[in-house]
Amino acid sequence: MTALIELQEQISLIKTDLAGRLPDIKDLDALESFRIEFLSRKGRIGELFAFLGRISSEERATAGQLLNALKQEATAAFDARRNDLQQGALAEKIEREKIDLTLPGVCRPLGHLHLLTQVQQEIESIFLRMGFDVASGPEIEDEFHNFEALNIPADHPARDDWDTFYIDDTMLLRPHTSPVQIRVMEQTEPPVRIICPGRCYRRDAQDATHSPVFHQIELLWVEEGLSLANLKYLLESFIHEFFGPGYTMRLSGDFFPFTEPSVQVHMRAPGATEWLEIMGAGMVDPAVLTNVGYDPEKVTGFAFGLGIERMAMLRYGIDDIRLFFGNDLRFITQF
Ligand code: FA5
Repeated sequence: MTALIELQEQISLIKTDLAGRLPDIKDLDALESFRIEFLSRKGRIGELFAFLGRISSEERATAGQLLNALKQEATAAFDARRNDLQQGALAEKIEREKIDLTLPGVCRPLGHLHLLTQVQQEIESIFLRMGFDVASGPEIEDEFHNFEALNIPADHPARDDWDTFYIDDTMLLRPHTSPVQIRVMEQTEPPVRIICPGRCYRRDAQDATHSPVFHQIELLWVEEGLSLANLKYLLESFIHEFFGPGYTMRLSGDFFPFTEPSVQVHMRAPGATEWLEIMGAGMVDPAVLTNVGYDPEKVTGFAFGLGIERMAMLRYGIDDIRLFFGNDLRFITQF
């Protein structure tokens, strides 16, 4: 057998092998190994070029043509298969990721501000319009700002009034927002006109009107010439604006170590017989003004601390404070 005939047989074997195995190749990695087996320099087709050395010079041109044709044919077959595999993978991906635009969308309900936040913001906006600034202070407070500076010395029985959560010997969770009064006055010269909304903590037993965590808004106004009459007028304007007509306010005498005189403010909803205490208030005690370096002979002031939960309860007819913290959507979504 001449070398040319042998070469033709080899070529035909390779073609059969290629045609038989190529359709079974299912992924691009396998195809690449297969291509290397046939088409790399040392691959099965590459090796056939060695025949050229053994073939007579008359037949060498024919042999060369046959080999080049085989190489082209094989390359074209690999390219075609690669193309098929890539198209197939793409089609499969498209099929897998197909979105049915006719399906109804997934509806994510939008939340809204909690009723307590709404009420707090509304009260803030009323006082901002009256010319007050909003101040804030720490929820973890020291005894000095929470008690001493507010005229409540260590052995004062009033400290029992605030059954307080202590963090350690000197730090505590503030039971009221009044320490913010001190923090603001320490840093500001009169006149001072601020409100301070914030969270408070007390060891109060939980019931329909008490929660161990609740919210207050503190108000403080210090200036020359303020009297209890100004406080009463401010309260009436605020109550009227917040509740609208029909609500009744009642002031009664009370005691706070940091105000003198002190009052308790109760409110009654239209048609109701029960009064609900909403805030404590009073004229800032001269001792407190002196503690922060103010001259009580020159300036006077008044302050109050109101419970935000109680305001919301009165306005919306909510009879249990625990509803605010239960996170029951049937309650929350009503507001
Ligand atoms: C005080 O906390 C004083 N710091 C208020 C004050 C400020 C007086 C400035 C004078 C000058 P009292 O303990 O009364 O006072 O609380 C004020 C309001 O906070 C109450 O009227 C009530 O509305 C609310 N409150 C108090 N404790 C609770 C509680 N456990 N749960 C819900 N609300 C409460």
